[in-house]
Amino acid sequence: MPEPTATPCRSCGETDLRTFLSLGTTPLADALLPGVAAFAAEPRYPLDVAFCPGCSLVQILEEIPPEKLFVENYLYFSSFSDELLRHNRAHALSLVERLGLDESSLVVEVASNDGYFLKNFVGLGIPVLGIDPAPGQADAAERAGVPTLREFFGAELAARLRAEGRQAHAIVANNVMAHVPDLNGFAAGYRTLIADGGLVTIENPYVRDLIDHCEFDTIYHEHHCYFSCTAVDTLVRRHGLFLNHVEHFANLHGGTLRWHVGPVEDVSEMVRTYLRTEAEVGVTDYSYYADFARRVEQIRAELRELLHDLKRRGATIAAYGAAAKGSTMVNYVGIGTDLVDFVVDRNIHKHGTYMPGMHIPVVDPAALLDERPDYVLLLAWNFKDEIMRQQAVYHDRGGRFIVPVPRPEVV
Ligand code: DWN
Repeated sequence: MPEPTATPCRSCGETDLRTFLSLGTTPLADALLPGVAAFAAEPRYPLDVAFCPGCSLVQILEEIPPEKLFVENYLYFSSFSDELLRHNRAHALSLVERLGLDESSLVVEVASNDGYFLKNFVGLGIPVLGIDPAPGQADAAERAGVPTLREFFGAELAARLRAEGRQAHAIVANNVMAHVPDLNGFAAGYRTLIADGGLVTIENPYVRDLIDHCEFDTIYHEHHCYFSCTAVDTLVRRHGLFLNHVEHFANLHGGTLRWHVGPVEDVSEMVRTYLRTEAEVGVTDYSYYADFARRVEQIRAELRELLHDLKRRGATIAAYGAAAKGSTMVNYVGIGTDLVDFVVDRNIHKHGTYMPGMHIPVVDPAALLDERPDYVLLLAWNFKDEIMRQQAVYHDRGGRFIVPVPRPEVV
């Protein structure tokens, strides 16, 4: 059992956090570099992951100022995945139905990005408010008709909105609660802003999927926390909210849970089952995480050997997805331009940049048919089906994909 750390738990304040994985010192995963001149000054930070025995929250120990992560040169736009757009349109329509949303309602999204989600309500005449500090994304959202506050959400902003007489009938927080250092301020903000009878839905990757499928590359500095139902239940109850329902999306981002939270206690059997199962399988005990590092090192060894073997045999290799998870993958495994010639990505804002740390150039997906590499390492493996459908011509012409997790395989 490792020594306890001095860092207090972001949820319960426990100081006996137990580290179970160290990914070394890594660059910021979404900080794609604009050019070669930026390589030398690229900062790197420790990336260590720990378990809290007090509330079972898994979290990294380092804390990077959110402005560095999500404002300066933040290039992630949600609308470059058709699958993600479909998933969120379905969610929007289900909220309209379930909550009876209309022109007298208000839907607030925290980390509203480019309006990918809230635009579904705009089309229905339902008032919305986006909250996102990233300027490029907020500009795009406003072009889509989504009014956006260019701020970070938290207890202070929630109190200000409430004082202005604004209460939300629905608050949606997709892939953001894992990103905030002040977790309690965030949860308190939900409580302040949500109307009586309102619903908060929170989506984040599920820590069980991360551990069970060895999705270590979803660990990076943007993701301060990795949630279980146990950890979310403890967090929200501290702020007068209740975890009433949960949905699992096994194929979204490697396995995502959508937690349904509200100011009135109405806990479903599904939540009780999740809480019971997490205790049974050990999500609430350090031992469940103890062998994760060994499994991660095994993937690193297998993937390195596969790539070097292919290069020794004269193969050419590219990669798909200049994703944040891709940065963790290439930096932890040691995949540079000695192995991978370029990374393709549909996000036009990423073209002409270089991957953090390993400085692999990012180009348009058309390069796959122009250059016809023998293999393509799927750094955005979480969108494998969508990408392979999209790149069917490359595959039909003999191109092969390498899927790195849960175990490296060629498809
Ligand atoms: O939490 C986060 C997740 C949800 O999104 C953020 N902190 C940052 C980001 O993480 P990521 O970059 O690992 O997410 P994605 O969405 O898995 O990245 C996929 C990358 O692949 C994007 O750059 C877009 C690109 N892509 C593509 O080129 N062609 C995606 C699809 C679906 C495609 O068809």
